[in-house]
Amino acid sequence: MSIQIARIESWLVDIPTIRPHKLSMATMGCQTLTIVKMTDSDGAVGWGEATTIGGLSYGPESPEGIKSAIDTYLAPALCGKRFDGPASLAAAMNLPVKGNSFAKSALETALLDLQGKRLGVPVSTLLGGALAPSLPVLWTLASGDTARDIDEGKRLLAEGRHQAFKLKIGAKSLAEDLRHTQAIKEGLGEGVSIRVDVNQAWDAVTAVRGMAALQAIGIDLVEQPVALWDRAALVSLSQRFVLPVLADEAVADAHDGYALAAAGFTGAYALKIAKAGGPAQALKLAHVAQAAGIALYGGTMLEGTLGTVASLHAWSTLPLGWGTEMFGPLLLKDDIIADPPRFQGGQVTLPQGPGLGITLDDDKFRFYQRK
Ligand code: MUC
Ligand code: MG
Repeated sequence: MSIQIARIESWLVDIPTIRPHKLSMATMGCQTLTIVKMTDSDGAVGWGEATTIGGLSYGPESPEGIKSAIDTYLAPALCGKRFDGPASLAAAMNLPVKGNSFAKSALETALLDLQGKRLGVPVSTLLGGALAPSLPVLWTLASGDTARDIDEGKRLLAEGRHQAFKLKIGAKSLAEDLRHTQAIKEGLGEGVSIRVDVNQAWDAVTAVRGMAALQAIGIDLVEQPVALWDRAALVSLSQRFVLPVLADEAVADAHDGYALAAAGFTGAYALKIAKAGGPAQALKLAHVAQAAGIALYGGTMLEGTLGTVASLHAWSTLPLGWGTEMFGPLLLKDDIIADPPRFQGGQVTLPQGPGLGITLDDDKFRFYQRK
């Protein structure tokens, strides 16, 4: 269905986290959502969202930069033009604006929401159709304190909300990280899947030592152990150990996915709508991975409910060997969405309504907007 974009508006929304969230390169106490509203020439509206992690510490786009790229360059390139879907939208964005995939992801999401609402179908239908009504979702234990992480994990297991956990390591020495990981693995017990994310913190030698020790402890998956640029080390680790490697920062889009697979990588790719430039673009990476026999994982940039649901619509169309980590909304103290999806039994439910299938809470949206 052809949509003529009339107006694009954006806001920064700051929501505190429920506890400090510690990664190897930043500690988060607040998440900033860049929210986009796209209005078409008939007055219909679609919403999109972009987030990053820890200002400029995760990647080259900051929340303020994302808003500026949208307002200054992308919105003028799109307003007044007609689009039949993500393909023509991407072409119109990629000619005048290089990179800036986080900003583009928010806009692609808004177009999909708008188009889905106008056609009366969920975004998952526009993207190929959902395989299941809910998706597996893990939780990240990253308070920075081992005992607190164990308590948190035990509580979530008892509540039945999650059955798998990811730990954030890499900020401390290898010996300290291994003690922390082993204590949590033993504390949560047999049958609970524990994975770790190093967020690029190790050099190649530390990674070999770390992988060997983590394999002995019984960890299930090691995410991005080495620097984004060190493709050779990532490939060699994936071939050397039985413990699988999950590539995150090293694979943003389909081109990265192809290059890493062609270099001999075995393991899994973390898909993120922000890295690829939107839900439809992330699916291109997924399809390259599938063609290369690489497993899939639904990744998060710690999005709020809008970005999380946009991702879920895309991930729902895929067989996900490693499930998802789409828990972002649960890390935030509050929500600007009135009807967020349910998290229960280690699963999150995919909204069924037209478009993204969620509704903004106008009061909360106004309350958390950066003035
Ligand atoms: C990342 O690098 O995977 C995902 C979960 C989480 O806690 O942080 C993110 C970022
Ligand atoms: Mg990661």
